[in-house]
Amino acid sequence: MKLCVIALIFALILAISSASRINYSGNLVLRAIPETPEQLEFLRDWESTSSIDFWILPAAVKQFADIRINAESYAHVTQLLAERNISHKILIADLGQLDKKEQQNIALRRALYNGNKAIDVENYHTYEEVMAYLTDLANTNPIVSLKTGGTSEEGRDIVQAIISSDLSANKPVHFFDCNIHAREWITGATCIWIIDQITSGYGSDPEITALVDQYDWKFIPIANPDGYAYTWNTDRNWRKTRIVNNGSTCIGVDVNRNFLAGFGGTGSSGDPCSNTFRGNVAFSEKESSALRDLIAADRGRVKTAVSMHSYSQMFLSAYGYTTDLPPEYPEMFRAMEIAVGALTATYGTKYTYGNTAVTIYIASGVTTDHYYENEGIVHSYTIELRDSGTYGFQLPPDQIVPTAIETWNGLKAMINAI
Ligand code: 0X9
Ligand code: ZN
Repeated sequence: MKLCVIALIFALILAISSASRINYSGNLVLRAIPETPEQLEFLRDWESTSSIDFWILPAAVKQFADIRINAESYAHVTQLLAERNISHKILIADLGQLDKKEQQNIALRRALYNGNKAIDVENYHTYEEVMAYLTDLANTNPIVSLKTGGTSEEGRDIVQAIISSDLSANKPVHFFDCNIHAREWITGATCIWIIDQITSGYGSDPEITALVDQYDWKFIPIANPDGYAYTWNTDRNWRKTRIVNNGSTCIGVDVNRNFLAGFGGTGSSGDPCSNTFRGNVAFSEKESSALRDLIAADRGRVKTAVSMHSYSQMFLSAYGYTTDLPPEYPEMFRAMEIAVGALTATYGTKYTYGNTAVTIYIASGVTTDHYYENEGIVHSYTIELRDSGTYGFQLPPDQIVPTAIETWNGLKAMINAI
């Protein structure tokens, strides 16, 4: 039996780490801190005009930016930083190790799982596995149905899981998009855990039962399916979609810059090679169009719209594209304060919160601004989940449950207070 489990683990590790996967061994993540507006400007320009992989985008003076580089460019990059007197430290010394450990953790959990669900909601899963789980849930649980909001560039379904005890009642909706950014695996995992929590608690847990009797719950666990599949098969650090850009050898659009809210402004790039490439025109992409249509289908009923991202532990509201504050900002702030209070009360995880442009950086064409500005949803937020840089996007699976629990506690507290 023991031998069998060990053999299975090795088979799974081998299956995940197929030869075509990018090997990140020797890659580092640097944390740079701009101290002057000029230094900040330099980092921003660098990000928007190259394919350099910022894990945390340059935000403001005295706020760190995390940069992933390979071993060969270490000398060049640190020299570039030194020439501009930008201080840095090494945040992650060998990304290859983290990658390997992640695969081992996932495989080990898989081998040990003996539950009766289609997937172990305490682990990370491929696009196909998540779809199988949702299909199974919809087939076996009368309050669950699925809606396909469209297909991705490569033809994968963009699926919304709908939890409703009475669809004809047109109840207020809580809307969630997850994994718009492919590598932010904890976001999809958190949404799946919440789906599982709601669907298995309905009828037995009084708090959940009340929340389902009062509201409809809608989740898009994998909003960028092609990018997500690519992070499993080829490049664990992929962020964008997988569209082939005309006239460029660089692939992909940042879905979270392709919405019609300040589209094309600061904090988005016109360079297809940049990780924040906005695309040629708002909603040029199938993935952003699918989200636009899914949320528009519930126009007038959406009470909260939450975009799940990672990492850096922040709760963010509109606007992203301007530092102007929306007239409802005091109400948004109140809601965020309650959410973060309940989140932090769970395990002590520290979050910052406020409007996007001031709290993190100006970002144009983002979901949260579109949901607020064009759909009229006041309670529209982006949450940057765990952690603050120890693992970055490779948050170990044993943090899925605590991350999901604290986030869910924050959301419930907020929903009960608005
Ligand atoms: O830059 C982004 O798209 C988000 N950060 S991430 O590190 N996950 O890429 C932040 C976007 C914040 N904007 C809103 N949607 N409000
Ligand atoms: Zn993100």
